[in-house]
This record gives sequence, C-alpha cells and structure tokens, in this order.
Amino acid sequence: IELVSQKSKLHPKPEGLTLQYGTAGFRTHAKHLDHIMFRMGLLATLRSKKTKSTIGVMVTASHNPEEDNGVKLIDPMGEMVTAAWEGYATQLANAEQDSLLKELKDIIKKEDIDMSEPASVYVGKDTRPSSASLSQAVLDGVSSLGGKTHDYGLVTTPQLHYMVCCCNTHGCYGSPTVEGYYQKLSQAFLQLTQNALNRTDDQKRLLVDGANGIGALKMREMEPFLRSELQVVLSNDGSSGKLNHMCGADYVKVQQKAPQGMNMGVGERCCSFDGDADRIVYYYTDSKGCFHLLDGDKIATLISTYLKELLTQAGLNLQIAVVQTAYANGSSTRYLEDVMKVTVCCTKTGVKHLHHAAQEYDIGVYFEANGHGTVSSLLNNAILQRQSPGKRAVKLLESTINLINQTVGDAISDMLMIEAVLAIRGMSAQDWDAIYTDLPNRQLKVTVCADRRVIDTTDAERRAVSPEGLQDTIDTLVKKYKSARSFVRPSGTEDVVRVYAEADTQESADSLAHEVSLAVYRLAGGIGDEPKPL
Ligand code: G16
Repeated sequence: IELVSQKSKLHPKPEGLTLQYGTAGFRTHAKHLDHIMFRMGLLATLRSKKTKSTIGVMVTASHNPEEDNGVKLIDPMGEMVTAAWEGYATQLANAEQDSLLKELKDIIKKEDIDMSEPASVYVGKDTRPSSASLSQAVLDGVSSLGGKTHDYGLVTTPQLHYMVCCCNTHGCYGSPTVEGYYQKLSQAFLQLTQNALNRTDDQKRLLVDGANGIGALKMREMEPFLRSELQVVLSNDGSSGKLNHMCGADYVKVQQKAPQGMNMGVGERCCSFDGDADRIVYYYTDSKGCFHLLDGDKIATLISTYLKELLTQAGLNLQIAVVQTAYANGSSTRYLEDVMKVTVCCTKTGVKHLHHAAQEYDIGVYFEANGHGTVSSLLNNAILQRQSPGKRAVKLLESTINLINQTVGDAISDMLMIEAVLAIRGMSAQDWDAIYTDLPNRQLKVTVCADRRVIDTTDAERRAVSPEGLQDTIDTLVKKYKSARSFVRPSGTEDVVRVYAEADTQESADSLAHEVSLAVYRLAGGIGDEPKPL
C-alpha cells in the first residue's frame, strides 16, 4: 500500500475535479482521466483479490468522439461490475490526493479483503491516441498493489470480456486469446452456414463500416478464419478518417443515414460497428434511394424468432424473453408481445441493466435500440445432449450458443449471428425489414448549464420526476400527436440530456422531439441557442 502512495503522485488528481460513474464507467475528455485510470487499476486489483478471479479493465470511450476516453470494468464472468463496486469506483475516483490511501483502506475494510491474496487483471484498449498512455496508467495502478497484469493491447471491448470469462472458467468458455476467440466464433459460424441453401457470392457479401476504430482492425484479422463464407467489404477502416466521425453505429442510428465513405448498392446488406465494437446496426437503401435502418430492436426480433422456432423444433420447453429499454420502437414491442407472444421487459439504459434482467429467463435476448446487445442463455451442451443430439435443430442450437458472446454485446459476434440466421432462412435485408414497420422517431440532445442530473427519472426512464412540471408538459405535448410517445433522460456517457420521440409520421416525431427539447431547455436550464425546429 505504501507503493501506492508513491506511484499515485505520478498520476495526480486535479484538485476539485469530480467525475460520476456513468452508464458504462467513467467517460470524459481524455485529458482528465490519467488519475482515474491509475485508480481503476487499484480497484480492479482489489476486486480481483476479493473475488479470487481475474478482472478486466478496458480503456475506451466507445461511441464518443476521438478526444474523449473512458474505462469499463469487467467482473469475473465477463459482466459489468456490480452497483456496490461502481460506488467504490466513484469513491476512489473522486478522493483528493491526500485521502486516496484512506479511501483505499476503507474499501479493503468494508469488503474484508485479504491483501495477501494474489491478483490478476486483464487490460485492453481501443485505437484512440490517448489510450496507450491511459492503459499504462491502469497497469501502473495494478502493479503498485502487487497485482499481475496481462496487457492484451488493442482489442475490442467484447473480446476483453470474453478473455476474462475464458480465464475464470478455466477454458470452458474458450481459450483466452484473440486467436481462440476467432476460432470459436468462426467454427460456429461455418457450421451454421452449412445449413444454408447454396448462396451466391452476392449473398455472402456484407459491407462493414468499421467506424475508423478497433472493430475494423479486428475484422481484418478475423476475415481469413471465415473462409469466404462471409465476404466483408470494409470501409472506414481507420486508414484515413477520424474515429466515429460521420460514421459508426451511433452516427447511423441517431442520424438515420448511411455513414460517409460507404458505397452502397441497392438492397445491399450493410452494417456499422461503434468505436469499441460492442454495438452494431444494419441498413440498406431501396430502389428509390430510401434508407432503411435495421436497429437493435430488429436484431432482437430476428434472433428471438429464430431461437423460438429452434426450441420448438428441438422439443425444448424453455422460457424466452426479450429485454428492451425505453428507446425500443413501439412497433417492435407490439410485434414481440402480440405476434410473437414472447415476454418483453423494459429496463433502464445500460447493458448492465439489460444483462441482469435477461438472466431471469432461460433465454434472454437483450438489445438496446442502438444495437448494443446479445443473448444470455442457460442452454448448454448437457441440456442439448439430452434432446436427441442428432436432430438438426439441436445441432443448430449448439452452434448458435457457441457463436454468441454471452458476456456482453459484441458487434462481431452479433454480425455473424445475423448473417447466419439470414443465410439459414434465405432472407434478404428487405425480408428482415418487412417483419414489422418502425414508428418514425427522432432523438435529440439538449445541453443544460447545471448538472444534467437535474433531470431525474422513474419507470425505467420513461417518466421524469424532476424538474417540476416537465413530465406534465411532455404528457400534454404527446397527446397532440397520434401513436406518440416521448421521454427525456440525462445521458450517462455525454454531457447532454437525451430526448426521444416517436409518432405516426416523421413530421410529427420531429415536431414532438423539438417541442420536448424546448421544454427541457426552458425547465432544466438549457444553454446556448434555443432548440430550433428540425
Ligand atoms: C454505452 C452503454 C450503452 C448505452 C450507451 C448510451 O454504450 O454501454 O448501454 O446505451 O452508452 O448511454 P447514454 O444514453 O447513457 O449516454 P457505448 O457503446 O458508448 O459504451
């Protein structure tokens, strides 16, 4: 512990700076983060000693602009750290320099941590220029508490989650190497696509927008493993453009348009990763040049329909549910509940919330509309072996489970899963899109001068409880439009308040989103110019 005192001086905290643990960890401009990284190295070491397992620390700000950075902490089974430890993270992050040791000792005492236990921390980083020195700060933090590190260098966030899970399951989940990850996923993908009818090269072609980030690098590495069963045409591969700038999953989802730098033919399947490759959205343009987005809700529908059918064919009576957030398009929820008859539940934003809700079911398909999600499943080989193992549906389920990265949303794994399902079912992007029609929607951001948490929400973020009068105003506005819904919430990754609106027409959705933004601007102390109509 004395070494911590010395080493922490090399990663000093700017006095008075306080940061909150957000939707997926700390995230802000990279220049404020050196001390945070060192301290998260300390915390991961304590967590490792406490759980007697390997813990992961990923340096990334995912969809945020290139200048930002952040940190995601990974628990033993590859999930996000628990709420109690998020609290400790905030405690350590905001301790002034001279009270760091005191706070550290406080956590050790509260958690009754045996400091003589060994510790092991896996570290990874994305391609941001600031990630190299920030991940070094994490490594310093771990070593100053005597922990062992394995630096994976440049990896996607879900790859690091996978490594942590492989390590702590002693290889049962797979081998904790990037090569092991490619092998496991590609084998499952190749097995699944053997069940597809003869596909032409055109059908095997997929345009991938790598967001100029780590996903592009890793896609290149993985390509040979896929043996031309998937023919990836990569754009925004990081060779020239800026990370997430006019490209990537968040840009495509929020702007509802194609990324720059992608040459899309009519009807061609295209997809975009985000900056750390834990999100994916699909899209295509039709013969009239109209852009069609296939977002996380459409992905959840495709995957849950496929799984439900396989379970029936395999004679397995397992409960399947879909977990969404308030951002889920109203049409998707209606389709899932009314047509597919699956249980749908709604949680707060943040995959950590969806992941836990999904674990309540035998099979939980969870996706945020922004394309962040995966499947959590109790299905394992032992269960499948009891169901006549030769059966086609059982074999398909087995490969499907191997293809899914069950630890967290994973753009590469989700992409392979979607490609396999479309291939097996002989579906085009248009067929998939036609399952249901999205309600037109709009997302906007409002910047407020005070702490954005002046907006407090309840009911899985669907209703605002403060500031006073805001929810009443939203209710009144929503009543003016048909099939309308709107909500506001403070972002946990950017310094903005997010506004979502949907309605029967794009004009109505745009107009409602604008009116609600104005209400936020007026009642929550907006800064800058008043929001303008779209
Ligand atoms: C993170 C979280 C997601 C969340 C997104 C936006 O994604 O992991 O669950 O939907 O932030 O959160 P917010 O609306 O609170 O800013 P990523 O891909 O940026 O890590």
